[in-house]
Amino acid sequence: MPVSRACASTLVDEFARAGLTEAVLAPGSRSAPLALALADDERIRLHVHLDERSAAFFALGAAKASGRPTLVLCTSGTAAAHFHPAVLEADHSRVPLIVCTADRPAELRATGAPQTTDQVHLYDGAVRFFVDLPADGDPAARAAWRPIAARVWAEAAGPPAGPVHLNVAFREPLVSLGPDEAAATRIEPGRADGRPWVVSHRPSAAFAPAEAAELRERIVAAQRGLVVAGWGSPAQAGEIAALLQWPLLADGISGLRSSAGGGVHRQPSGLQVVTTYEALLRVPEFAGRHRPDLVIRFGGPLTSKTAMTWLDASVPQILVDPDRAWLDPQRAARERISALPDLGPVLDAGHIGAATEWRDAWREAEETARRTLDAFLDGDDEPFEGRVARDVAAMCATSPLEPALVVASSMPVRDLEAFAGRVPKRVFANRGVNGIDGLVSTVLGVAAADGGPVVGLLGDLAFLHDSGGLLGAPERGLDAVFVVVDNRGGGIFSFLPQAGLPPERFELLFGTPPAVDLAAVAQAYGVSAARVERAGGVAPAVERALAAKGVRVVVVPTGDRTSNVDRHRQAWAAVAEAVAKALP
Ligand SMILES: Cc1ncc(C[n+]2csc(CCOP(=O)(O)OP(=O)(O)O)c2C)c(N)n1
Ligand SMILES: [Mg+2]
Repeated sequence: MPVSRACASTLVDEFARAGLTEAVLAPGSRSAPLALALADDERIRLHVHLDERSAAFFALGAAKASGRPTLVLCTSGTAAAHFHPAVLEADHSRVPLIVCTADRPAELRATGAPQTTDQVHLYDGAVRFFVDLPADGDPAARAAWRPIAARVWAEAAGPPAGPVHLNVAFREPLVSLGPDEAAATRIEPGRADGRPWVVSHRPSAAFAPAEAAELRERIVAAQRGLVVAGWGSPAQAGEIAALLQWPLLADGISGLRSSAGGGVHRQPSGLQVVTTYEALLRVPEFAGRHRPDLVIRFGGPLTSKTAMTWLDASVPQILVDPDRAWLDPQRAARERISALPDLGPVLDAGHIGAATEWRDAWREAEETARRTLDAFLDGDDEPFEGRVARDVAAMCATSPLEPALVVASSMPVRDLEAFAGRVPKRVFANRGVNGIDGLVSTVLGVAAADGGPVVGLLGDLAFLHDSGGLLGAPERGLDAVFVVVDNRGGGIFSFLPQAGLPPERFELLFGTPPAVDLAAVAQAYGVSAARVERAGGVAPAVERALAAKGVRVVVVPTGDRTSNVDRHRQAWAAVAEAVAKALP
């Protein structure tokens, strides 16, 4: 019996016991034992992708959406290197991935054997844990299979969650056919009660009472407190803002903007979500007069450079991250805490009072800016990228189909932050390393794990970068609508100093307009695509595409990139004018 298959089936059984439901395979020969074991396990859905880069991003999306480890498997050689971008993203954004690469056994390494390279520690420091596992039949080796699988699962699940690399060396025969096959799958027995070999409990971080009291004191003393929530914020950030009655600056991808209503963002709970800080903080008068005296920050930094520059090291800031990450590119934090603060007693301490004026100032500013931005966006039916982001997000937030939203780096994530009022609760972005790669696959992976529909908001280059992710998409039984903002190239670069270069150089090196018809690209993969020319038509087109089910593309040509910059500036100017009038 091939020991390879026994090893593979044992590992897969152990992962399934731990809770694995989604696995992604990029086919090859060396990985065959694991591929067969995954395919045979009814507890696991197996998604097959040709391209390892897409496969890994699909797994990343599935793991993001489910919050549970997802396994991605490939064969040996260059295949394993294609996983690397998604491994980096999973590391930085703390996504649980079991990255499984098949390898040659020791005697074939460094010999010029085909499809063989050094895969040991291939992803270096990007993974939480690495195992080089020879699929040997020795009894001591076999006894390690389940504990190793349990360890791999636990290290991926965290905290902090992240990628784990399991390199398994399989010796031939890799596949046995015929009557032999049943005998081949005699796996190492697991725990009799069906539980995982090792159940790993999450540690619970807690404050020492003295530290907690000190922290509360500082919070109570603050007159102008703010809560700031970036990507990866825990839901409790909203509860804490509501409890303290501090304004909450919520990035579009924080998952906390969902509590914002249309127009007035004051919730009955007292939660006051600020969605317009990008525009507001561009007004020097406003930014100067509204400096906080204490900020509690959750998750990653805000996408907005304006806001993060404003929150410089002179503003006292407390960084809260239960995963013990240290996400502070401005190096502005004065305190860092690794547990969610229990602020219940703050109210008993007779807090708030003096903060009313502060709260009201932010509420009024938010109302003014929101009204102004909305009027600006609604005043023009030319598709403007800010409006596309606002309308797509609002449609997702209000649709009875409750789609999740995945937003690409570059301008989509920025436009969502700057212009969107309502955003669905389930919003995802690859902001660990900000790549524009793997986005099509990330969207499909989210759809696979969620089961429900997903809307992706992508730039044209991000869409093209991973257009190969559409291979086989119509047959996957997923519902996903890609809204592609087509400004024919990298729109973001027109906001940067290189925009001042002579146009030819700029276009050659930065703008890079792709000479391709995006709808035709989609259609080549059997994915139907529609073009929407009017701003008011975008949300209805996406809604129709969602209702029609399956995988669909909606291309929105947004005109030239320079006018896009102008439209952004006009929006900021409109808010500046309105705020100037409203400031006392
Ligand atoms: C993998 C990767 N390669 C390159 C970049 C650099 N980059 C940032 S934005 C951008 C252009 C993106 O264009 P598009 O997706 O059309 O979005 P737009 O800027 O037009 O909104 C590029 C190439 C990156 N972030 N990630
Ligand atoms: Mg573009």
